[in-house]
Amino acid sequence: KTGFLVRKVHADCDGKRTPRGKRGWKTFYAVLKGLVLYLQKGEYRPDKRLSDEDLKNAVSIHHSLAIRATDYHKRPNVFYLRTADWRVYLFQAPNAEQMQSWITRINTV
Ligand code: I3P
Repeated sequence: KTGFLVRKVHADCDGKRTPRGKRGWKTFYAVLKGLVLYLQKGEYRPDKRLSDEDLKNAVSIHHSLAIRATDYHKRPNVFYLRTADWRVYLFQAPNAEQMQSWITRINTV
């Protein structure tokens, strides 16, 4: 599955609150491949190589949980992603259908 997602980093490893200055929303082209959610910056091309930064932004979704962010009201179509090492991301999808599709795909790998 692929598509644009806007990401906010809420908690780093072990659930530690991500410090101010690193909590802003950023747009990525997301590619879910196996157990990894790749987040690419900039223009998307299928043949584009992942930069070092892209690799740093990749999220392991092994033993992760995606859930609709019903308590977050500042933006629509937002879901949480909690990883096995207790990072927490918020992702905003372009619409409700895409949001549900990402949640389902992440939770059923
Ligand atoms: C963050 C940025 C986020 C905001 C976050 C800020 O600042 O303004 O948009 O989250 O608030 O800390 P920075 O880019 O300097 O990290 P919201 O959009 O959800 O308000 P927060 O610290 O209350 O999460």
